[in-house]
Amino acid sequence: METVWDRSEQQEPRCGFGEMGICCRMCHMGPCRIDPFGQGAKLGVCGANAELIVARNFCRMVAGGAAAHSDHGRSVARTLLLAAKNPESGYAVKDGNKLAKVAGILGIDPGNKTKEEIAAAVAEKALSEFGRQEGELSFIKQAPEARQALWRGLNIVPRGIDREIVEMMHRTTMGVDQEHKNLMLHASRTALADGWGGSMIATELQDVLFGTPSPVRGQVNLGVLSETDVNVVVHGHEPVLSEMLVLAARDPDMLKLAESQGASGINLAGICCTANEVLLRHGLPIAGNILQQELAVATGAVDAMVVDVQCIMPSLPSASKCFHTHLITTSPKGKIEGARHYDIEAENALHSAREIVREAILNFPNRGNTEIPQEKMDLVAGFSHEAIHYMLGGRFRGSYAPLNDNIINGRIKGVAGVVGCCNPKVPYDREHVDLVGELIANDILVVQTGCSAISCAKAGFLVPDTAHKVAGKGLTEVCEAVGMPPVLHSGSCVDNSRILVALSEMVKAGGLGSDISDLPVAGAAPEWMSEKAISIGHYFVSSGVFTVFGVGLPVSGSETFARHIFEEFEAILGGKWAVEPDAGKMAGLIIDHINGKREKLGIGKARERVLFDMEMRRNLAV
Ligand code: NFS
Ligand code: SF4
Repeated sequence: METVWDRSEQQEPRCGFGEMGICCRMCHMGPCRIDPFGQGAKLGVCGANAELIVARNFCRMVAGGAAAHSDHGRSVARTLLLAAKNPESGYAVKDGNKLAKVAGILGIDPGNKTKEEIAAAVAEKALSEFGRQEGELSFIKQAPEARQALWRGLNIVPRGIDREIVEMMHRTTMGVDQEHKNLMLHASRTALADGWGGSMIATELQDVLFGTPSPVRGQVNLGVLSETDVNVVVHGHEPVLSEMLVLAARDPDMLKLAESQGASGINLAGICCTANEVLLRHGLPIAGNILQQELAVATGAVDAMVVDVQCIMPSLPSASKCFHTHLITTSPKGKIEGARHYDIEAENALHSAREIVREAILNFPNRGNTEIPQEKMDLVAGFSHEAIHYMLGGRFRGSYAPLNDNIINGRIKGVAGVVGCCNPKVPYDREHVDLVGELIANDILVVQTGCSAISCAKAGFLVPDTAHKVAGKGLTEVCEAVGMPPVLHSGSCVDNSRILVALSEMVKAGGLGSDISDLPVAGAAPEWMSEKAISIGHYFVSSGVFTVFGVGLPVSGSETFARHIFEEFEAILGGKWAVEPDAGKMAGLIIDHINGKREKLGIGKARERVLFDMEMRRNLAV
C-alpha cells in the first residue's frame, strides 16, 4: 500500500516555478513562468510580471480557502433552518444561550417568539449574509471599534461572503486587477469574509445546534481503534452528519446487531476536523489528523470510513481495497470514484446514518488480520472562548480581565494561536510539537485548532500534568490556579473564528491597548498545506496579528510581493506575514514579536529566552 509519504517522495524534485509562485495558468496563451534569476522570461505572454503572477496565485488560494469554510457555514445555517422548522429531523437547538447571543448580533428581536421561531430567523439572516450585496457583515461588530474603523477607512469591510469570493476570482482572471497591493486589499476583504463571516457562522450556529464546547476528556492516536468493536471512522469537516452517526451508533438496535455479528460494541472515531468537532462535543476519540487517514485504514480494523468534504485524500479507495474497509461518501459535493455513496441531505441524515452504521456492522465479520498500534494519549479539549471566559472568572463574573492581568504582570508573556495542517514535506508532527513546546516553556499560552491540535495532543501537551512539566514557571502558576492546561484545544479550523472573538474580548477587557494589533499575540501554521490555511493566515494578518507559516510560502518568486506581505502590510493593517521553516527559529520570531508588543505597552521586562535543546526535544513523546 502506498502512502502520502511515498507519493511525496515521487514528486521530488518539485517544480521550482510552482514552489516560488511564479507559474501562471490563468489563460491559455500560457501557461507562463517567470525566470527568477532574471535570465529568461521576465513577463508572461500578456505582460504580467512576477509580482502580479505571485499575487494572483496567492489571492486565489485565499478565495479557495474562504469558499471552503464558508460553504461549510452555509450548510450549517441550512441545517439550523431545518431544525427550526422540522422537529422530526433529529436536529434541534441545543444551546439557547448561544442562540440568544447570535440573535442579538444579527439584530433579531426575540420579542415573544418561540425558540424555534428565533432559530429560523437566525438561520435565514445568516443565509442572507452569503448573498448580501451591500452593507457590512453582521459579525464584524464583534471586532474592537478601532479595528472596525481601520477596515472601514480602507473600504475592506466585507459586504457579502459570496460576493467577495466571486470578486476575488474576477479580479484575478486574465487582464483585470494588475496592482499587487490592490489585489491584496481585496484578499483581506475576502479573508475577513471567511474569518468574521463564513467560518464564524459555521462555529456559532454549530454551537447553537450541537452545544458550545466546554472542557471534556478524550483520547487520541491510532490506538483508539478497537480490536473487538465495529470501528466507524468519520473523516472530513461538517458535523451535520457525524452528529447523526453519534446517535445511530448509540441506538440499542444497532448495538444488538453488532453483537449478532460477533462485535462487542460500536466505536466511532474521527479524523481531521470532524474528529475535533465530535471530540469537543461528545468526547469521542480521535484516530488521527490528516496524514493518518491512510494509516487508519492500514490497521485493517476500520469497518467503514465515512467521509464528507475537505482534506479527504483521493488515495483512500486504493488504500481501502488493500483491506476490507468500506469507503463511504456522504456529500453530493464530494464523491469519490470507487466509494459507496449515500446522499445525505440534512433532511434524511438520521436515516442514512443508521444505514451507514448497519453497513459497517455487517462488514465487521469480513476483517482479515488487524494490526492496531498501541499508542494512544489522554487529552482535555473543548476550550471555546466562552469556556475560557467561565474558567477565568466563573459564570457570573467571567471575563478576560484575569488573563490580561497575568499578561500585564508578566506571568504569561502572551498568547499564540498554533493551528493548521500537517505536510509530508516536513517530519510529521515535529514542527508543531517543537514550536508549541518552546512557546509554553517561554510562558506563552498556546491556543490550538485543527490538525495542529491533534499533533500536540498525541505528544501529551493537552494533558495538564504533562504540559506543566514543559511549561514555564509563570504560565504553570496561572494554569494551576485556574485549572487549565497551558495548551488549549479550541476546535476545528472554522473554530479559528473563536480565537478572533477571544482576541476581541482581550482588547475589551482592557489594559492591553485598543486594538488586536496592540496585543502581545501571534499566529502560526508550522506545517500548513491547504488553501484554507492561507485564508486563515490572511484573516489573522488582516485582523492585526503577526502570523508565521512554516514549510515555505509560494511567494518567493517576487521580492516585491514578499516585501509587501512580510513588511509593508504591517503599516496598513497592523499585522504581517512571515515564513520560517525551522520551528526553533519560528519560536524565536514569535517570542521577539511578543516582547516587542509588551515593550510598546510598557509592560515589557524581557526575560532570558528558554532555548529548547535536543535533550528537551527528545523528552517530548512523539
Ligand atoms: Ni484545517 Fe481541517 Fe487539517 Fe489542514 Fe485539513 S483537516 S480545516 S485544512 S489538514 S488543519
Ligand atoms: Fe500567461 Fe498572462 Fe495568461 Fe497568465 S494570464 S497564463 S501570464 S498570458
